[in-house]
Amino acid sequence: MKRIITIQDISCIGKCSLTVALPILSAMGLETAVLPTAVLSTHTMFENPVFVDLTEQIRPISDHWEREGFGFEAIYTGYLGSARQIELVTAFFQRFKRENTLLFVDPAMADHGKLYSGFSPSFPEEMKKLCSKADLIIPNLTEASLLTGIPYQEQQDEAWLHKLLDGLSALGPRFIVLTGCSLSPGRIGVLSRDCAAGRDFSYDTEKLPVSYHGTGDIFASTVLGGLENGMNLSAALKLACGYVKDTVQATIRNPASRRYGVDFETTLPGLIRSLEAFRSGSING
Ligand code: PXL
Repeated sequence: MKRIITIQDISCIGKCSLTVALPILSAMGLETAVLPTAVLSTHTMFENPVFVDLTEQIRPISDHWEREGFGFEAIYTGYLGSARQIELVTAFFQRFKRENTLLFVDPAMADHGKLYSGFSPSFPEEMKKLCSKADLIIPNLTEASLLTGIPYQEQQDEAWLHKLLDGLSALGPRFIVLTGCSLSPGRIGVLSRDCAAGRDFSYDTEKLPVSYHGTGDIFASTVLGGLENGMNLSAALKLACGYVKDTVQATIRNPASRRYGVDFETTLPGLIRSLEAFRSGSING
């Protein structure tokens, strides 16, 4: 079985980061090792969460794993809380990257035009350094704007999205996946670039009239799960768009407040059926 390591915080309540990456990747048939960077009582959209920093545990944990000779097919990073954590994760990449290890970086730090609370304005500069080491980066539009210095705009257009893609390519990753792209009314999806092949790809689905927290982490985890199951990037992106759309639809049907995340558990069986269809050859990629 393939083993992935995911490095991000664990927010005890408020479905995001490790509490979605772990179940989704496990359900997709991948052993998912975790390196929690912090424990928070909730994610930071709630007020005053309890925060236990685990930064200084990253190196001793890595030392132990190196002594045991553990290896990983992919290293997946999400929300990281400080420049120091980025430095330690960069060292982790150097230590554990083998020829075929995929370095998958979700520069989770901002949304809706703003940095998440708790980050200093200099944080995106640090995140740029991590992105430059990655094989694949998966920012949303706010993160892409912070990483490139191209001003954020609410109103999207093709020229702006391509400028973002060009700016992100300059950081040096092999693949870029830009999420939250909406070029026609009522649609939302992704724009991706394979920088080595010089190929762009776009895909969208129906845009539902709601916005929920945590969908970016669900999307990134599903893309990685698809890739590690042998899908090419386009197929993995279609799979993730479909899963997030079905999940948002299922969440709308639930009348309870969803500030703490979407009902991704209810739609996991559908994700697994799509993966099985791919494995049996009825979905290409
Ligand atoms: O979903 C990204 C995320 C992860 N972890 C924590 C967060 C957020 C977004 O707000 O606060 C702690």
